[in-house]
Amino acid sequence: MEEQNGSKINIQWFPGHMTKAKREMQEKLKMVDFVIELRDARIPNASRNPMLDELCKQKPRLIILSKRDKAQASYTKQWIAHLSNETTKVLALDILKDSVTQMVVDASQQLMKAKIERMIRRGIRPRAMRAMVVGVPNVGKSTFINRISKKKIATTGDRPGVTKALQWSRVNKDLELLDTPGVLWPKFEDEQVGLLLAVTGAIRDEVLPIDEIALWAMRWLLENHSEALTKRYDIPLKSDPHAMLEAIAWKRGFLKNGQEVDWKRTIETFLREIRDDRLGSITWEIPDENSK
Ligand SMILES: Nc1nc2c(ncn2[C@@H]2O[C@H](COP(=O)(O)OP(=O)(O)OP(=O)(O)O)[C@@H](O)[C@H]2O)c(=O)[nH]1
Ligand SMILES: [Mg+2]
Repeated sequence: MEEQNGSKINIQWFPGHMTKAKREMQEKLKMVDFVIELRDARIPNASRNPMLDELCKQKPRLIILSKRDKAQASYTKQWIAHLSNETTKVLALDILKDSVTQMVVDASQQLMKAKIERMIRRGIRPRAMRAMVVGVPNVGKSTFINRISKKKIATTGDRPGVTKALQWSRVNKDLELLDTPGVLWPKFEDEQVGLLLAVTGAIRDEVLPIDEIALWAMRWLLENHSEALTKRYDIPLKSDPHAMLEAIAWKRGFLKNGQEVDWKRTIETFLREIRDDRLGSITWEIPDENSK
């Protein structure tokens, strides 16, 4: 395995279906009252899409920090306080287990309270609220829509790029949601944003330099969560990330001909275990003033 010292890791993924999705989202935006933006609770800053921010900036927003079960609760709490304001409400959810419908219908009603009251004052019978569900690939948009609608309308899968077209679904008489394909943006200004999206599974491995991603992730874990590495892999810690991956390969027997490290298998397994939180719940970003 080649190690690239200090050079930039080049990550970019903006396929044609995302360009098309962006255009369609722009068209549909005038039909919706607010936007539900899903961000990954492990990376609430890196999973914020600046292109969608720009597109949706006129609309009230409900931010859902998804996969809260994979993040550290104390940091999630800090993120909720950090991101909330008058026009933005924030909820953290384990979409697979929490009472999603109740929590989201309540939050949506609070967010739309003034508008609903205005309609009632003018004698207009309030119609169902409509929201567009947006977010980076694999963050849980379709799973969220299925859970909240209590129907399996949208196709889901643990890989980025599952949803390819926009689709409406009705939650109840008060709420209708529009599922959208996960979109990224044409250029990551900050290298770390691309790396974090890659580590957590928002970018297809086929377009990634996965050995560099794995080395970067190992280096970060050595600095920030060495206890999780010891616990999971039961090997002596080494400061060199390459040597750590090698030690894991020997420990697990990921070898070719019994004597040479099988790098592909080692790296794929390591990344899969991070994504499946086999090293425990880990938040990869903490809030600061640059991350709104
Ligand atoms: N642990 C955990 N897994 C979740 C949560 N929400 C979604 N998932 C999983 O995340 C994976 C991706 O879910 P999808 O709903 O297909 O994601 P998406 O945002 O629609 O993805 P694209 O359509 O590719 O943009 C699935 O394997 C879900 O089961 C959550 O809160 N916790
Ligand atoms: Mg989807």
